[in-house]
Amino acid sequence: MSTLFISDLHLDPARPAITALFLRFLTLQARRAEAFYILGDLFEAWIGDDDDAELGRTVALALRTLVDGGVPVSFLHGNRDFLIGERFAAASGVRLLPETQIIDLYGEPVLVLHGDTLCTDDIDYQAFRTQARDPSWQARLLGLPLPQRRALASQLRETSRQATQQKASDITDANLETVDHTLRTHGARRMIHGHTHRPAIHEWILDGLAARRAVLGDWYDGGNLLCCDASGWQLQFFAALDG
Ligand code: LP5
Ligand code: MN
Repeated sequence: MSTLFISDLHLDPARPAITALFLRFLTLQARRAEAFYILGDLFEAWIGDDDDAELGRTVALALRTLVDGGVPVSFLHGNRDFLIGERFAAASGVRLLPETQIIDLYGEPVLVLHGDTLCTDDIDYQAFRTQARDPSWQARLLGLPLPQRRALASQLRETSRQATQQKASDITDANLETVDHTLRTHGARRMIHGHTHRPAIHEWILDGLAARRAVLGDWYDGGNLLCCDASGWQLQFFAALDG
């Protein structure tokens, strides 16, 4: 039995092959997992649980089938889907986690998070994040009509695209001092996150103890996941379906 972790799928009606790959992954590999964690950015942009778009409904139903089949699914927010709320959780059966969570993984405490909070050199993003996670800002946005929210989301995406093009690649990566500090704060030596789209398993010594950080990749050209069991951690990559 194993525990699976994914993030950064950025599911989007414009990329149906990736949605198909995810749905197939849910019915095949995820079905046999002991537990399944989605560490944010499942969707390209989430504008509220009241959005009636087909993609959200399809994904909620597929997750619900997995949960009803006995696989506990946990989700934590990314910077694209921080507006996922209780209504989506109820429809899909997923458990909503706080932005950082220690889980017990085969006897070891492991910190799971999206990863954006580790990118502390990206000052402009951290300022945007503070605003985006403010409950009153969110409530004001959620009060807008759906077409206006859709337009705002694409405006934000365009602004972000332009802003990130100007940033050096070390600015948008995790700051290693922040990684150490975050692990110390939580009393852990293991961490799993996504967001930076730089899949790898890093190992180093932190305060004399072996530390490990798994970084999940995005689902653009294909899928990937971290598979953990009692014998260790492994990143797996798979190609998108043809057609
Ligand atoms: O997302 P990505 O990969 O492009 O880059 C991220 C950071 N960008 C973001 C912004 C999101 O992409 C925006 C999309 C949100 C979708 C949901 C919207 C729901 C609300 C609206 C409808 C209800 O997270 C990017 C990082 C990068 O990761 C790497 O870590 O660098 O950060 C930025 O680009 C932030 C900029 O530096 C600053 C942006 C300022 C925007 C200010 C907008 C103020 C509000 C105006 C509204 C039009
Ligand atoms: Mn992200």
